[in-house]
Amino acid sequence: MTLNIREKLLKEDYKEQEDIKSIPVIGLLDISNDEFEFLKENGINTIEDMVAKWKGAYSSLIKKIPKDRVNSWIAGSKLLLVSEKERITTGAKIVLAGIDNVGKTSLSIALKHRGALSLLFQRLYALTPTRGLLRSKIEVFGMDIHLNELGGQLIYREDYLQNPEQYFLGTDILIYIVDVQDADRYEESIEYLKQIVHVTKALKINIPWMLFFHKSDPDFELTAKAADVFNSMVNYIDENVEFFEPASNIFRTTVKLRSTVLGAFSHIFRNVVLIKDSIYDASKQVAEKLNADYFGLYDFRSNVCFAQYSKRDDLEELSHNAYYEAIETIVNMREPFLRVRRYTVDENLNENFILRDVKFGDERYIMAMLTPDEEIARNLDQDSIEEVIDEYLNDWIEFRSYAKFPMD
Ligand SMILES: Nc1nc2c(ncn2[C@@H]2O[C@H](COP(=O)(O)OP(=O)(O)OP(=O)(O)O)[C@@H](O)[C@H]2O)c(=O)[nH]1
Ligand SMILES: [Mg+2]
Repeated sequence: MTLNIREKLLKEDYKEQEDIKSIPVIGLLDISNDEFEFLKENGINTIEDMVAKWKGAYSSLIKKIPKDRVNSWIAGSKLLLVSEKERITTGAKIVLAGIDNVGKTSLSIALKHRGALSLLFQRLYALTPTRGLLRSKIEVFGMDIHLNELGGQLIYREDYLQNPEQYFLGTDILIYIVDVQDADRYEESIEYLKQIVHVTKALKINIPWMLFFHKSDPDFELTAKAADVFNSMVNYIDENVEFFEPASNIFRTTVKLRSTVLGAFSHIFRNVVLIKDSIYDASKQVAEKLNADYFGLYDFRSNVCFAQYSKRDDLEELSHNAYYEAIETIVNMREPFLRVRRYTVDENLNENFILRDVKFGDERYIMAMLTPDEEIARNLDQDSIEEVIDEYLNDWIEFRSYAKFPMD
């Protein structure tokens, strides 16, 4: 759901104005003449002023105007400026497809599970086939991500292919999942993939595809034959789907190494979700401030890591693993972990892993970081973490209230 921010936030007369920065704030949909006069008295004339000068004027503004409204104006103005450079979305529909038993339901359970690993495997072991469409919603950074899982048994597949508009219209991303261990069904998997390509093409649905080679367990060895089959699958998608980059849209996943699941979904969500470049830059600044080689902010409920900076690629997987391992040992997640936790990740690696829950507004997040700096690791307290995140990231977290601003 890409948004036309101008359409959503501006009064009719201002929608066409070239330079967003210089639009007077009265151009915002719900600002009245009196309010505009009051804003001007406080030094705020244009959209740009709203973004640059609101801090100085805030205490005076909220004496006369409800805080919620002022916040939404600031947020709306920021969004307008950002929309010059970035694509803005308020949510996404993600479809998970693949033949039965490839592990679609398992993936979404493994992503969200907290608590002991043995419990996760018990849950997965007891799974029964999904009957038709299964919807679930996760909220990431204030954005609703709708996961639509298409139960893969043959009887249901027929329905999706015969009535594709019911299942595929409005989709932002399609994740196609293959079971790498089931060689007997590779052909069937390819056939179904081709059918989905056909029906989505016929509907002119041009969406990014992601390919999961699932059940790539640590002990699984790819045969030469399997490698050939997978190559032809990749080539087929590459040739027939416009938005598919083999280099960045293929993931090897397994529930046995949950960092692969977390890594894949977080990567995908960060790419569909609001203002990703700005969030990356802000994460980088937080990392630098904390002298961290890795910084990640995880959504408390979905575990998705939506703000992340990693100095080296290998630190990302390491941190996702450490994150899962750590939250498994925290029994009661309803209570905040009232202290900074330190873990040893790898004896040979000169890094301290630190986990800490943080709260912004009503939402809870979990911060993870890696730092080689003993000093920092020993002395870092929760206040200083919150301060830094507050300074760089909170503006973006606050977009949640924005994102809800007049947009339905
Ligand atoms: N070895 C291994 N088994 C897995 C993995 N992921 C899931 N499984 C198993 O695969 C089986 C099928 O998983 P489901 O998640 O129910 O498959 P599904 O794709 O949802 O199947 P339908 O709902 O019928 O479309 C279960 O027994 C899981 O335990 C994995 O990464 N490795
Ligand atoms: Mg299922």
